[in-house]
Amino acid sequence: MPNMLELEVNGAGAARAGVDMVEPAGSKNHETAGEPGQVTGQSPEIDALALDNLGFAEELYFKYLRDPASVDPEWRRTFAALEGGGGRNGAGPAALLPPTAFPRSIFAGRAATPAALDGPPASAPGAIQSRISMRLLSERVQRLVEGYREMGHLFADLDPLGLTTRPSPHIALQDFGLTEEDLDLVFSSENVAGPTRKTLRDLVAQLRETYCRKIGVQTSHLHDLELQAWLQSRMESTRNRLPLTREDRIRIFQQVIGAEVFEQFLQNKFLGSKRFSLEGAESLIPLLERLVERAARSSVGEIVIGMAHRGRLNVLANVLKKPASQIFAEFQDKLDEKADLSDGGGDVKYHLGFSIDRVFGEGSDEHRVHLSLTFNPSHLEWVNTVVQGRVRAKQDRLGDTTRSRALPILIHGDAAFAGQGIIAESLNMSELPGYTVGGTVHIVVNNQVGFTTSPSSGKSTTYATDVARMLQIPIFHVNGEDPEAVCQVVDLAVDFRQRFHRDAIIELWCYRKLGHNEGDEPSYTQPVMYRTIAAKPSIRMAYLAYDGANPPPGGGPPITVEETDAIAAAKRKELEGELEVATKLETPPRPSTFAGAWAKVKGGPDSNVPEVPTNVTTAAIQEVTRALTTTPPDFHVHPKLHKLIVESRAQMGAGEKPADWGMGEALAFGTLLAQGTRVRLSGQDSCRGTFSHRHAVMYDYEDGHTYTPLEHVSAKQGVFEVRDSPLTEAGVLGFDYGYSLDMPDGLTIWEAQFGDFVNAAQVIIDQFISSSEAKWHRVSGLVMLLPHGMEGQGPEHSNARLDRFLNLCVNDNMQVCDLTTPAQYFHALRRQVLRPYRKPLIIMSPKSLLRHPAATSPLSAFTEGGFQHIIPDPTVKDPARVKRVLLCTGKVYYDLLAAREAHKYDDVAIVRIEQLFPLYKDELLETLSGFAEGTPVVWVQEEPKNMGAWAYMNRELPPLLAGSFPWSAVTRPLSASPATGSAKRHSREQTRLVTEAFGKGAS
Ligand SMILES: Cc1ncc(C[n+]2csc(CCOP(=O)(O)OP(=O)(O)O)c2C)c(N)n1
Repeated sequence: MPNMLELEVNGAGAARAGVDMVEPAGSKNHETAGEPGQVTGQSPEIDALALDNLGFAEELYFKYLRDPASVDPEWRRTFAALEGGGGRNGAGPAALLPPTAFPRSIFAGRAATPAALDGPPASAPGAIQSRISMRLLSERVQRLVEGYREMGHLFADLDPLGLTTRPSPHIALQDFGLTEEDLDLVFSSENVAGPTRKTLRDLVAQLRETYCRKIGVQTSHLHDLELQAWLQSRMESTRNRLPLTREDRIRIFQQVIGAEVFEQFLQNKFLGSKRFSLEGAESLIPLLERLVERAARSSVGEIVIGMAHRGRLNVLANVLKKPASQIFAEFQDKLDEKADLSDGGGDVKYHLGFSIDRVFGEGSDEHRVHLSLTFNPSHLEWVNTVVQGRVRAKQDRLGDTTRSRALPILIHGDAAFAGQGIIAESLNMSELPGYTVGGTVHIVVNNQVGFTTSPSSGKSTTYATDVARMLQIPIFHVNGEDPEAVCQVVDLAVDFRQRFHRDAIIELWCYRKLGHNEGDEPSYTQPVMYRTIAAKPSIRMAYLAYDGANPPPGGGPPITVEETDAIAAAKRKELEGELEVATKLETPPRPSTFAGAWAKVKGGPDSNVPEVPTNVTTAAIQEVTRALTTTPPDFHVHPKLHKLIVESRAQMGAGEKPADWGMGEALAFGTLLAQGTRVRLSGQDSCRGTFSHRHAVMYDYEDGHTYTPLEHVSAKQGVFEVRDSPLTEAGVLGFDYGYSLDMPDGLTIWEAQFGDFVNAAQVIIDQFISSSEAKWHRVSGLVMLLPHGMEGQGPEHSNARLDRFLNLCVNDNMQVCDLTTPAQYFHALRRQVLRPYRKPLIIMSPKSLLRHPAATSPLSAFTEGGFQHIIPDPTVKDPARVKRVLLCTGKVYYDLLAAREAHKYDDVAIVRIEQLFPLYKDELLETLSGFAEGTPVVWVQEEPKNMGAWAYMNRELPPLLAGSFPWSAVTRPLSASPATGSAKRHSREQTRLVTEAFGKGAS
C-alpha cells in the first residue's frame, strides 16, 4: 500500500509547540543536559541560532534552498557558511538521515545520532547536540501534524466515481525531514487528541484516519484558535468516525432504500415526467434525518429548509413526510375545475413548500421540531436569504436571543453554490447583528455536474465550496457513498453551529445517476462519467459491502441482501397504497395559507378587506414626540442635530409647525410601537437615513455611543429594530421579505439607498414579492421604500423604475404608491399593519420632498382623516370653471403647484394619484365627474415616456374616461437612460415639462 505520507507539502505549516519527542520506543528516557543558549563547541553560525529558534531557522533555510534571494542577506551568508560546513545534503553522522528527495536540513549533520540518544547521558557538547536533534524532530513532527490538518482533505477519498483530480501536494515523512526510522520514536503530543505519548507510526495512522479517509475537512482558514482546537479535538479523538450499531445501520439502510425506492417508483408510474431524481445522492436523506434529529435534540424547535429542485420530492416525502399520495396527485396533475383561472396558477410540484411537526424520542426524552420547506423559484440559490429571514423572524417571535432554537438548513447544488453571487452575499450577512440567525447549516450536494456543465467550466476553485472560506467556519467534504461518514460530519456541523452560532458547510460528494432531468441524455456531454456511473453499484450495495467488512461496535451478524430487499419491498408496498389514495383524490390539496400566526389576516382582492382608521389621538402624538425629543441626561446630542431634529420635532409634535417627512415616519413608527407592533427597518445607511432625515439612531457627540429614541416610547411597546445593512440589495431584500413572511403582525421595511439600485434585487421582486401569492399562496406585508424623483442627480439617482413595478401589478398582487405628504406616508405605514390585509407595499419615497416646505402636514392630518388613494385638488372651489385637469403622482405635483401659483393658472386642477395600484377607479371617476365633460385630462410625469406610470395609466384610464375627457400625456421624451447627467439640463427639461403640462408650449 502506498504510504499516504507520500504527499507533498510546500514547506511546513505554522510550527507550533505541542509535539515533543520523548524517546525512541522501547528505550529508557534520556534526560539531556545543558540549557538553551549554552550551545558550545558548535560552529559560530549554530551558536547564533538560539535553540528555540531552530524551527524558524529551518523554515528559512528551506526557503533559501528554493530561492536564496528570498531571505535576508545576513541569513544568506549564514546558510552559505553552513553549507560550506557540509550541511546541505552533505554526509556526516546525521541523526536524521535525509531522503534524497528532501533538501536536507542544514542542521542535520550537526545533531546527535539515534545511537547517541540511546546511549548514556551525554557530555555537554553531545547533550546539546541531542537536544538540538530532539527539538528539530519535534518541530518536524508538529509540522507533519499541521500538514495533515491543513492538507489532509486533498487526499481524502471523497469522489465515489474516482474521477476527480485535486491538487496533490506531498505530505510524506520525508517532506518534513522525517524518515521511516523515526516511526517508532515515541512523542509526547499534547495538542493531538488521544494518549499523550504515542509513536510517530500511531500518530500518522491517527492523522490519516482522521483527515484522509472518507471525510476531508478544511479548517486552516480559521484564525480563531478556539474553533480550530474544538474541531481538531472532536475529529482526532474519534478519528472522524461514529460508532454506529447494527440498529443504527439498519435505520440508515431504511433511509437510503426509502430514497432509492421512491425514485424508482416515480420512474415506473410516471414515466417521462420530470422529477429531478436524487439517485446517486441518496445519502442526502440519512444526512437530513440525522441533522433534523440532532438539532431537535439540541434544543432546536423550528427548522426552515431551503432547497432547489434536485431531490426535492424525495426530501418532501422522506424528511418532511409529505404524504406520497399528495405528491402522486400532483404528478397526476388533476385540475381543479372550479378554481378561478386568474388566481395565478400555482407552481410545478418540485418548487412547492410543506411543513410538519416531527417528533423524536418519547416521554421525558421527547423532542419536537417544526420542519418547513420553503417554496422555491427556479432561480437557484435566491431562496437562501429568504429562508434566513424567516428563521430570524421565528427567533424574534420566540424570544430566542441566543438564536439557537430555530435553525436554517440550506441545500445547494455544487454548480449553483460556486456560481451564484448571492451565496457570497448571504455568507457575508451571516454574522452581522441585523441579519445573523446564529448559523446556517449548508449542504452542498456535489453531483459533479451542473446541467451539462463540468466543474472545470463552472468554477475556478478546488472545491465548489471555496467561497465559504471567507468565514471562520469549517467546511466538511464527505464521500456520499459512506453514510456513516456522512453522519459524523452532520454531528460535527450541528454541534459547531449550536456551540459557536456560526454557519457550517457540508459538501456531499456524490453523482447524478440520470441526466439533468429524466428526459435528458447525460452521456452526450459526459460520456466517461456516465460509463463509470452505469457500472457503479448503488449506495445501498456499497454500504452493504462496508457493513460486511466492518462489523459494528456491539456486534451482530452482517446485514444481508435479503434484509435490505425486505426493506425495499415494504417501501414499495407502502407507496402502492399511497398511489391508490392519490388516484381517488379529486384535486390535490391546496397548501393552507392563513393558519397559525396568519389566521387574523387576508390576502386576495383588495376590495374584500375594508379600510381601517389610522388616525391617532393628540396624546399619542405627544407620547411619541416626548420619546423622540428626550435623551438621557448624560447623552450629548450632536449640536447640529439638536436644532435640526430634537428642537424641530418638539415644535412639530406640539403643532407649532407642520410635520416634515421624517417626523411623519417617526410618528408612524412610534404610534405603532406604542400599540405593541414590532417595527423592523433595514437598508443601506437606514439608521441615519441616506438623506440625513431620519436619525433613528443618535450618536453621542463625545464618545459615539448610541441612543435610539423610538426604543423609549412606552413600557409595553413593541420592539424597534433599525439596521444599517451591508452594501447588498438582493440578499438583504430577500432576507427582509423572508422576515415579513414569519412576522405577520409586524411592520417590516426594506429601504433602497436610491430606488435605482433596486434593480440589483430584481430576482427577489419578480420571483417572490410580486408572485409568491399566485405561485405558492404565501402573502407578505413587506414595505419597500424606494427613493425616486428627477432632481438633477444623474441617471442612477433618479428612478426606482416605477414602470417595472406597475408592469408586474395584476390581481391585486401588490400595492404601489407615490405619496406627496408626510401624513399620507404616516397613514400608509399604519394601514399596512392595522388593516388585516397582507400585501407588499412599494413606496416611491422622496428625496427633495424630505425638506420641501410645502411637503409638510399639519397635526390635524395625523389626528383626523386617513389614507387617501386619490387626492382631489383642494383649491378647486368650482369644478365647472376648470379648463384642464392635470393627473400626476409623487414629487412632480409640487413643481406643478409652484408653476400654477407663479403663473396664476387658476383654471387648472391638479389631482394626485397617491396609490397607483390597486387603482381606485371609482374614486378617480368621482373626482373627475365634477369637471365639465370634454375637459382635457393630462397625465403629467417627469420621467421619460417609456418609464414612470404613463404606460400603465394609458392602459387603465381610457376605458374609464370612456371618451368623455380627452386624454393625453406630458412626459420627458422616450429615453434609454432615466435622466440626464447635467443638473442644468435637468432644470431646463423640468421647466419645459411643467410649462407643457399647462398647455403653454415649449419655452
Ligand atoms: C439562476 C439560475 N440559473 C440557471 C438555472 C438553470 N439550471 C437549472 S438546474 C441547473 C444546474 C444546476 O447545477 P447544480 O447546482 O450542480 O445542481 P444539480 O442540478 O446538479 O443538482 C441550471 C443551470 C437556474 N435554475 N437558475
